[in-house]
Amino acid sequence: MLSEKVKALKEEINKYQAVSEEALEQYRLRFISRKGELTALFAELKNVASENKKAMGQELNELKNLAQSRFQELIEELSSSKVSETADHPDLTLPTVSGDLGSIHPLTIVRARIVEIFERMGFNLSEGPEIEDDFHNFTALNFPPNHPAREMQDTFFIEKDPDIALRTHTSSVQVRVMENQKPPIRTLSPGRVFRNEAISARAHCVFHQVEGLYVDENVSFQDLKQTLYHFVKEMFGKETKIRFRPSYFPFTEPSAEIDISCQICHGKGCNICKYTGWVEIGGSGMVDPNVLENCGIDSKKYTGFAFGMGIERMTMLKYQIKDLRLFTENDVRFLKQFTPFT
Ligand code: 2NM
Repeated sequence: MLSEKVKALKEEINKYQAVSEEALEQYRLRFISRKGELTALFAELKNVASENKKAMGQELNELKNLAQSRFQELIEELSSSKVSETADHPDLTLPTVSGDLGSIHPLTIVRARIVEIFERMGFNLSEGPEIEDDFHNFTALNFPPNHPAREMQDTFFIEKDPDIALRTHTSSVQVRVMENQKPPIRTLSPGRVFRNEAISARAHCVFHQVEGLYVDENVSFQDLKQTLYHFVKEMFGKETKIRFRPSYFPFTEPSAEIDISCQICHGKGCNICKYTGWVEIGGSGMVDPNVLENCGIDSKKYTGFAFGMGIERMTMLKYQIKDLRLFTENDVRFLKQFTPFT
């Protein structure tokens, strides 16, 4: 009688399938729990004839062990069946596995900071075409017809059309702004420019410039100096000194190179600044009245200042990067090192 019950339960335990958490719990209540069927069977042992008691007890113990090991199996089966379930129906409550994060290109970081500083001073942003005509890139900017920059060695011309070239500076954008807008004009033109140069650690045929232009009544060289003075302090820190060195550009008169105190040696002299304590970041000047007139602006009523600076140059100084080619190689070991600054 008891022996038959044991046999029946043994069969049931072996066939049991835990198709769900509920089924597993049902199994536990029936075969593992103290209030379950096995405990009831052990209670029946006292009614068994004494000569059979030992054998029966052994059978019951085996059944108990089977119930327990089957329980472990069922737990494992249920959890592995969940895995195949997630393959078809992903578990949307699981935490995500985060991928490799990208980083911001150092030139992008520096350009964004430049833009931010000039926007706070009331400059807007302007853009224009990278493929330009002779008028916007040279003629309007007061370049004489035989100027060396107009030569093939310096400028990329479009084949068979000497009127069309890749812009050599973003001043061409500012010519377009002056043609289309009335003063007051305060505009900043960051962008790619192209020069026919051999690629090296210090030169590239494609690089980035940011040019600024301010045209209004009574704009003076003092305004130019004070604007760039503020920019340099914001960009490179309060301790940084600025120096204007007389120079020449076709589109400005007077003209000045912009130097800042060396970021590496702080003016003491090192190989970055060639032991002068100063490094050049760009050029500037008062817009030549001819340029204003070429763009339809009355040079008797209005004056303006303009400047142009190299974004690569400033990025190299900011992060102490020694080779220009690193910017275009896209080696992630290089690119991952940069974080924005303020
Ligand atoms: C420079 C240096 C000096 C400049 C001039 C102009 C324009 F369009 F107003 F004439 N834009 N940028 C300028 C002046 C650029 O780059 C070294």
